[in-house]
Amino acid sequence: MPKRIMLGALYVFASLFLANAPAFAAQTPSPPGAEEYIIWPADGTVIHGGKLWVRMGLRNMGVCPKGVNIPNTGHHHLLIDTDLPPMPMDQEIPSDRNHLHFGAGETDARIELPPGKHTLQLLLGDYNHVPHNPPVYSKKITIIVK
Ligand SMILES: [Cu+2]
Repeated sequence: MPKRIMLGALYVFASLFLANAPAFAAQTPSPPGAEEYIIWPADGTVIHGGKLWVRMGLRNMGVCPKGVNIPNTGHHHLLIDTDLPPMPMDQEIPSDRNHLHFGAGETDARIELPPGKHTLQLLLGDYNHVPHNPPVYSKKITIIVK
C-alpha cells in the first residue's frame, strides 16, 4: 500500500511542522484585567535637575526577572521619547536609550533626562522581552525637565 505509507509520512511531517511552528509565532498570553501604569511621575510633572525616580505599577499580573517563564508574569520596559512598537508587537522590545529593560524585576528606577519635554510609557515584556498578547502597556505621559 504505497499510498498509505505516503500519507503516513506526510502526517508525521505535518505534525513535526505544527509542533515547531508555535515556538516562532506564539506570544505569551496576558490575563484579562492586566494593567501597567506609572505610579510616579504624574502626567505633566515638572522635574528640576533632570534626575528622577520612575515607579512602575502592574495590576493582575506579577513581575518576574527575564528568562523565567511563569504564566501571567513579565518585566517592565520604560519607553522614553518613543512610541509603542507596531502591532502585533510580536518582536523583542529593542534595547537602547529609548527602551530601558528592567530584567532583574525592578519596579522603580532612577533615570536622568536632559532639559525639555519628554514622554514616558511602560510596556511589559515576557521572559523573552516580547510583549504579551494582548500587549500590556501604560498610558503615555509627558514630563518637563528644567
Ligand atoms: Cu526586557
